[in-house]
Amino acid sequence: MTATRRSLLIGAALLAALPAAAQDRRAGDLVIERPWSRAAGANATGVGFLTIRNTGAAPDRLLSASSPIARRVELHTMSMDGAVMRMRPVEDIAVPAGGTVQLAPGGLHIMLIGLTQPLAQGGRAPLTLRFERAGEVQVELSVEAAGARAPQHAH
Ligand SMILES: [Cu+2]
Repeated sequence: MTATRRSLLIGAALLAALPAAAQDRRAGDLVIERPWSRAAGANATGVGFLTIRNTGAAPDRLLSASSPIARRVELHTMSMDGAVMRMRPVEDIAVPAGGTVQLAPGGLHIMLIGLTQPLAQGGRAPLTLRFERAGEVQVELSVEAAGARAPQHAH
């Protein structure tokens, strides 16, 4: 292997090894951690998961979200209705002072309705979150496999 090729490989390895923290986004008292999504086709419905950590002394609320690649974005929750898992829109998502809220499979999530382009595994999808106190926060969802239960880097 040539030295050039070796350094290219090392460079690629370093890029791949960038910590998940590189995608974390701080906005005021909030830290948005590990935003991720699942692969989905155009016109399908995509999903967004992330963790919101409030390091401040005042509560905040996620009011809405939007994305240039979805016709509409909704905040959803999932709950058992008898033996059936159902999801429904929620008005907002409270983030208590000093608290952490997880948007994760089986619970709260962000729904990207009417994707205008496919979400390809390994790609990124832009998402804007609107908080009552922290204001607008831009994040990028890292797109995992279609059936992923958790982001790969969390394994
Ligand atoms: Cu949903």
